[in-house]
Amino acid sequence: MLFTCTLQRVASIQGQDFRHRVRAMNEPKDTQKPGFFRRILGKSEPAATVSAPQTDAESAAQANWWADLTSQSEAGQTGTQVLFADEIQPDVEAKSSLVLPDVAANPIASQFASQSASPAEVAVPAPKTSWWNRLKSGLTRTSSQLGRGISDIFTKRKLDSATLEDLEDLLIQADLGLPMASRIAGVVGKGRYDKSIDPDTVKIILSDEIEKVLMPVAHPLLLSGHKPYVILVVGVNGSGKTTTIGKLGATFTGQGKKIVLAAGDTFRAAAIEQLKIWGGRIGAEVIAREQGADAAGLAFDALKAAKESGADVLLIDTAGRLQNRKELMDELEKIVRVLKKLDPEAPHSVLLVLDATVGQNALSQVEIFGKVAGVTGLVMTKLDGTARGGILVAIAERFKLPVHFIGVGETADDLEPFKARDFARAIAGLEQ
Ligand SMILES: Nc1nc2c(ncn2[C@@H]2O[C@H](COP(=O)(O)OP(=O)(O)OP(=O)(O)O)[C@@H](O)[C@H]2O)c(=O)[nH]1
Ligand SMILES: [Mg+2]
Repeated sequence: MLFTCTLQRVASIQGQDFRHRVRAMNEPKDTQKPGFFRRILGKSEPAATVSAPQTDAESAAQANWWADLTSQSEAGQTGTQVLFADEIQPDVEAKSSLVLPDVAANPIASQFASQSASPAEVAVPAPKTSWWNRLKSGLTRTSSQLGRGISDIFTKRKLDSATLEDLEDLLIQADLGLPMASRIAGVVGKGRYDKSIDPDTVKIILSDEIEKVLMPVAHPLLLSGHKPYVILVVGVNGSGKTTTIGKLGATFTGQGKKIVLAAGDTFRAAAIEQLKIWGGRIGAEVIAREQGADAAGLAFDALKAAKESGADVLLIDTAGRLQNRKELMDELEKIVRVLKKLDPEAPHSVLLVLDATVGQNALSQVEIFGKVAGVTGLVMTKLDGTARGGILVAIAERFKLPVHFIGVGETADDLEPFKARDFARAIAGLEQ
């Protein structure tokens, strides 16, 4: 436990000089002392990259998968299947082995499941609770841990280097990253040494500083200038790619757009089925091939079909891949290359779906997927499943990539365009 925590801190420790500088500006020299993690790690500990562990079985499965893909691709295997919305029989009960949200509990999903509507007929009903309430409750784990920590640190205590040290540690634990944690501690401490500070004031400072970092990256995804607008969705295994495609598709069909989904995760039969079910729910065509088919070839066929059918948006699902598996990352490059044969500007967006629960590993995912797949924007999912939602702030600060959407649950209405102020206030436990 301590070891895991320490690794996370090591991964966070970049710009230690900065941390020193901020503190030096705010306190007398003789009060400076090394923080807990500095004390156990030593002063010049290098930053570490923490990679998601991969079992031998996973490695073998991925290697086999790649071998299968290559041989089928070389053999010129074809057989693309185009499924139109009214041909897809959503049978959620029969697919209970698939990882899908509870349709009965979701008004949008159940509406889609009970009808085979054309995109124009599908209207997205108003969600039961407001987005702000869902965002706030989704981020509860992060905000309550921060809120409790801030109260513990600042209630009935005067501000000194020890309280600021504790605040920094708390913010690092929420995965905000060391530069951000140091900066917030610096702002809190400025001019307040030996005075008491109300925990709510600390939360307001926290929210304001987070908002400053997030504001420049909060960009809506504009589906303009291309028809179809091609969105390639990438990410590691299980980050929420297929679910996000379903949610995005629901949003776009709700706006009256014609959507085509491409089942580019040809690795698992269940993944193809999962996308077909989403297609049935949202009234979208699904372009699919048999399991093990060449993903780049499938993407090519899907773009061709989307063009021919006059679709507004093509959403391409891909198999999850660990960012340190070169051969799998090469396959993503191939998909991009092949799409450009039909539209030199495609894909028009490459969305990296990040699972907030993986913490610091998300930083390495952004770095490597960014280089290989030319990521243009981010979607962060599962913010409801972690107390370390601050990772989004650390990513924004380091990469400055647009954040388009965030997900706080498994149902179609649990995804929304990213808004800096709302996120900052929710994470700090403040009202809108
Ligand atoms: N709590 C929560 N669960 C989510 C969210 N987004 C997705 N999930 C769940 O995460 C699990 C994995 O989602 P998928 O969409 O299958 O992930 P994927 O990236 O397509 O997975 P692979 O295709 O295996 O790489 C499913 O159980 C989803 O319902 C979210 O925002 N919050
Ligand atoms: Mg998937």
